[in-house]
Amino acid sequence: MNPTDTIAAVATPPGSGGIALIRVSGPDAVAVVGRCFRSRTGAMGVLPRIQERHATVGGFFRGETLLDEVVATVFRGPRSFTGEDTVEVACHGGLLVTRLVLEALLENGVRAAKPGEFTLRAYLNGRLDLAQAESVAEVIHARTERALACAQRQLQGGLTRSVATLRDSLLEVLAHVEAHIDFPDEDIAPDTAEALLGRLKGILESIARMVRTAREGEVLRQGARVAIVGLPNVGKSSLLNRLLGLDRSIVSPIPGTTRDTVEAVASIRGLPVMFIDTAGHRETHDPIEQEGIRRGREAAVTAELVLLVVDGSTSASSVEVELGRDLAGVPTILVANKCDMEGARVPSGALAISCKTGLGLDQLGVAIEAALLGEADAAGSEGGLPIASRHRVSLEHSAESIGRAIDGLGSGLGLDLVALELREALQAVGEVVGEATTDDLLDTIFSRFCLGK
Ligand SMILES: Nc1nc2c(ncn2[C@@H]2O[C@H](COP(=O)(O)OP(=O)(O)O)[C@@H](O)[C@H]2O)c(=O)[nH]1
Ligand SMILES: [Mg+2]
Repeated sequence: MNPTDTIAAVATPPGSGGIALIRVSGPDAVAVVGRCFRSRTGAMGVLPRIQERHATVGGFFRGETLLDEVVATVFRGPRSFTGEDTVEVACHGGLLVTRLVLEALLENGVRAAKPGEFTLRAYLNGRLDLAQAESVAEVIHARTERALACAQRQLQGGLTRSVATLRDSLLEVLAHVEAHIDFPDEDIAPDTAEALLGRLKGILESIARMVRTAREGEVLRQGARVAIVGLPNVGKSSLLNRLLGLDRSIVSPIPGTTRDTVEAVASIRGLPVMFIDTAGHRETHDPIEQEGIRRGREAAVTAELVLLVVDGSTSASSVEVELGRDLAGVPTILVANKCDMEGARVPSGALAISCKTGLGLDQLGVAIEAALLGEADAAGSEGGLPIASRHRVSLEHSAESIGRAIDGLGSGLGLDLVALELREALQAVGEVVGEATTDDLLDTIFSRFCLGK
């Protein structure tokens, strides 16, 4: 499925800006842009001769009409992002001028690229493996520095190297096993079998370590939804604002101020968390507030975590106990706010905070991180590489096959069956970096990309 046509897309987001970038990639990239590009002195046909990777100023023409003064840069394949000849044209960032430049290119025989098609080509041409290609979108969509660091490590080949190590170990064991299949008269010596078993168990441990980072990888990539619920006036909106570090939600001493759900993303110890501030739970005849309370409840029961806020300066009421019961099943952190106040009492099991003074907010962050990640290893905070759920699925398949191979070796089952399981394990590990893929999988991965990437 090696691409043979030439594609183009605007790589910068639509709208007005200082500059827009149009990318063209494929065998005809230089020829097609070359037909539209003239040097500052008006000379035509200069593009194929400009030095690659050097920005060159010139005019971009549609027929005899000058559309814009642009900067063109030529990257010759295979030393380009896609591995193909690529030209980047930087024009002024107006909606109209950008569209006209792209149209002129399309008239000259290039095709409009699909989302992610440049990165797909980079993958198909062997410039990136699949895990690296996926991380390109993750760099773009990262919402916290911890998520960005994780995406960059994957782009730099962190996962590629871990997978290569697993594959090498598996291949070595497989080679041993296959050698014995070829010489059926010789049984595997007990100590050799023991050594092979040890190797396989070591590989299983490495896989298990990687799998344990998947939950963190998921939260870093997808984010988590955390609802803030409680009675009116306990300080839910104040807490949202504190967590965000800005005045997002209206705070007032009047109960029933928040009537709609208010959502915003904050970084909690580097995890992108979507907090949902909700209307305080109470009996009311106001139909708008009733709807707000209904939405708040819905947000709470569908959230991954609930912060149940109570007023630490008053004793917890029966309504709050009921609220907690209603949320049974959703992991909940009980938070006692207003602990700056004289005589504040913290209910047992609650975390004492004050949105006024900032007391306890760091501990709350730690508690939120722990609740979201559970037993998962926090690899991202230690320079490790939290994997994505697609990688987890493949690695788990691989571990299952290795488990069967171990059973087979231990029970002296046919070595050809053991070899079969090991080959399956290898294939599953290879899926992480895209050694075997289907068109459907590639479609799913690359359709999530932006246009022009
Ligand atoms: N003393 C004190 N007052 C607070 C604290 N947090 C919120 N408040 C006050 O409590 C009132 C209700 O706060 P708000 O955030 O609107 O509560 P909500 O109805 O639960 O969203 C406001 O007057 C806040 O200034 C706190 O930690 N200490
Ligand atoms: Mg409120």
